Amino acid sequence: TFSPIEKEAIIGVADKVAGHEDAIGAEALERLFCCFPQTKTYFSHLDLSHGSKDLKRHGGNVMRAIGTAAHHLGDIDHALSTLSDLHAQKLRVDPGNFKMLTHCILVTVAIHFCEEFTPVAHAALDKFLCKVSSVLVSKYR
Ligand code: ZNH
Repeated sequence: TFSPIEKEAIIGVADKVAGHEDAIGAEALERLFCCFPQTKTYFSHLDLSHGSKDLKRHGGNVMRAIGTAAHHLGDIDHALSTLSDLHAQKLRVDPGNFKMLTHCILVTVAIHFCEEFTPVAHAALDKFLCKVSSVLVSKYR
């Protein structure tokens, strides 16, 4: 569960990202593929070159899903249920990759919204992204 202070920090940053999901998501992915090249293997069917439509589309999808979760903090499991099925049954991404992606999302958000990214917001967002990741891998077996 999230405290009122954590909720405010998470929703505050999500509202900053809103409207810029494609750009923020694409940058997070670019950082992921640059820092952790092995993660590219999941996306061999996409164009991962700088500024590509695929990067913006997939990055936007990821950030919009995170935005949905931010507005359903009391029930993230339910809000991401379909996506959780997809990751467990079809995508089968190694769970270790979630830490790398969420790290890159944190870095990207920190750079773009540095005023909102206080130590308290940092901790709250880290906790929130861990929760999102755990929901997405919760149906693996
Ligand atoms: Zn994921 C997909 C989200 C992580 C890989 N994803 C996806 C989508 C979304 C997401 C929204 C879309 C779906 C549909 O279409 O329906 N993810 C997400 C999130 C997260 C994730 C939120 C965390 C935070 N993923 C992940 C990781 C990986 C992945 C870590 C690896 C590395 N995904 C993926 C893939 C896909 C997806 C491969 C498919 C893509 C295409 O387009 O094809």
